[in-house]
Amino acid sequence: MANIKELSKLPERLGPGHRLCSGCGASIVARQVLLGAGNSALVAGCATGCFEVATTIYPYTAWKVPFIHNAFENAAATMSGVETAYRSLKKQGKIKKDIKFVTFGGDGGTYDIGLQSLSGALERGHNFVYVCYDNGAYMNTGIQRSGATPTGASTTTAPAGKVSSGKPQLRKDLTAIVAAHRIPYVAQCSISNWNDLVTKSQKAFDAKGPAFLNVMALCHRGWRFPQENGVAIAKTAVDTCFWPLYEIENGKKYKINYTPKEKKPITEWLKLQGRFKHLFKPGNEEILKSIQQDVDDEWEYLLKRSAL
Ligand SMILES: Cc1ncc(C[n+]2csc(CCOP(=O)(O)OP(=O)(O)O)c2C)c(N)n1
Ligand code: SF4
Repeated sequence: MANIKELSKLPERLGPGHRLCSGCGASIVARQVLLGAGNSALVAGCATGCFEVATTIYPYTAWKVPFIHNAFENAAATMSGVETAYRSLKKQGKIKKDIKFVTFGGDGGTYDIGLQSLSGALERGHNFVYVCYDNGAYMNTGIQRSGATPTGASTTTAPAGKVSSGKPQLRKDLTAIVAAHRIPYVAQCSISNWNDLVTKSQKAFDAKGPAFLNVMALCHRGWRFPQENGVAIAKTAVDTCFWPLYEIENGKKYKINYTPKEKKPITEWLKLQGRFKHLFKPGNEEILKSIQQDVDDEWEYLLKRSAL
């Protein structure tokens, strides 16, 4: 378990002065994850998205570790190359120290556009940590729906109105897709449970091979809530079991890390966000019901998997 006193002594790898919106979940995700790397030498990278764009506005950077830019679709491929070069140089005796590698991507860059390069990197077994900060839409370009957007959310490409009630499809279960690569470590985390997140990040950095963290990140622009409410909303996602906290070792061993004392109804989470406002108007009761059913089914499935 992470000890807050020890964590407070660790270096900040992401400095202040970046240009993310105040209250943006992405920087909170990154700071908690980076604490998990302890004092290790680190190389970081990012898929294009709010996090990359806002932390590296030329000629400035908020990064206090070596950082590599790349395109939207190939963040994992880039880090594969860097990690391979490192292994070669180490073998040749040209690098002595141990270095860890981490890549961040939004859900657009991970669930959708970068999925092929992530899958390849996981299959080849590169020793790096991939972190998806999942804010459930392509936020940087104006809140377009992604494979991670929850059912019923209103986005600019799935707008709620007279003919639509927001995104009709279910969201992809990326955590399960990644686990199916049978890599050493996969976990789902939330900034509201920082101790769990930092502990999982430590495990990810210590894994021998690829590790993946799927972390719920908040975007008050796209989710439509007052910016100061982010962490409370993340907590409600966990307490409604919309975003369960669990980990998977080697693609098989599932472990739930947090079981709410009382599982809250999904409406508790939905009603906090403007992107779901239309669902509470008369006529949308069935959609709310089916969202609840899906959350319940997924939670039951997870309970069964973790009992195996
Ligand atoms: C191949 C490619 N297509 C489109 C873009 C334009 N683009 C830049 S950021 C972005 C959205 C990123 O969304 P996400 O990965 O979810 O990160 P977020 O902005 O939400 O942090 C898009 C579409 C691009 N940079 N490269
Ligand atoms: S638009 Fe959303 S994801 Fe992008 S910086 Fe602002 S709060 Fe963060």
